[in-house]
Amino acid sequence: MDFRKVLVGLTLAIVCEIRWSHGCPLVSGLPDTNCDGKAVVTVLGDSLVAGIGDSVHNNKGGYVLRAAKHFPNATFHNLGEGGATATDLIFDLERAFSGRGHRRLLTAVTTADLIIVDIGRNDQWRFKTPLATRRNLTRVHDIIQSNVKSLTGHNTLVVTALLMVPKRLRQAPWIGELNGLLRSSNKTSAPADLRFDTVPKRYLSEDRIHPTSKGYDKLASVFLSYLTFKFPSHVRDIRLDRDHDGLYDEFESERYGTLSTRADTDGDGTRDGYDPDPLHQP
Ligand SMILES: [Ca+2]
Ligand SMILES: [Ca+2]
Ligand SMILES: [Ca+2]
Repeated sequence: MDFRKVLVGLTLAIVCEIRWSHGCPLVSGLPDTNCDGKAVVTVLGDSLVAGIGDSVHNNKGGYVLRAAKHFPNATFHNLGEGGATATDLIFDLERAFSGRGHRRLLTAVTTADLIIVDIGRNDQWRFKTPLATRRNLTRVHDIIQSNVKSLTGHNTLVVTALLMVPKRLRQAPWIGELNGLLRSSNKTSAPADLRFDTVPKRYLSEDRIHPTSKGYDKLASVFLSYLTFKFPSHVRDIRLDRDHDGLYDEFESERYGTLSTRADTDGDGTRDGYDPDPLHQP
């Protein structure tokens, strides 16, 4: 057996899989999950999303701003709100989807290619149990999924973040328990694998809950890694391109009139996703 040929073949197979696995061209290096030619990432959460404690950005940057700088042609919506709980987010989402205000929230979730939910730590002060908060986070996921599906016709990708653990006496074990529940509920259709809980407590400020600027650097590093590796991987799970022609299955017949089971629908030698007129031969 010629191992060099086997190695070249395997490498080509891997490269082709990466090249053809996305149904729409990447935008600014990020998957365009809804195929609208834009990359939009929306982060919903509380003061750690807003960037409280981030002295170098006047408490308004945090990990979202830091990550966004790496994707200049993408849009990042930071919808972090100090003190917000999972219950508050449910309330805001229900109002937004029923047309009772929160227009920015509505736009941010209906246009997003990826939605991150990083919230729950404030629930401890409202005497919620970790299990009740985990249920509310599941509800957040379901409300977004069902409403975006009914408004756009397509499933979206909603990821629940595991929370950075504070140093506070009662809150730390409470969040540890919540993170454990979130980890055990992680699944393909509802990922809970964005691991902000891996950032060490030494990066917390004196208030023992908000990160320092260096702490936000660390959170941004976790987020960047997620955007680069896990996000594309999850998109491959929810957006099949079975004929590897560069168009997602669910957009083929509906949006382009092409077949999701034939890479070159008009038989002119050019794959549908790269054919300027995929239904007619030149
Ligand atoms: Ca998009
Ligand atoms: Ca396809
Ligand atoms: Ca063709």
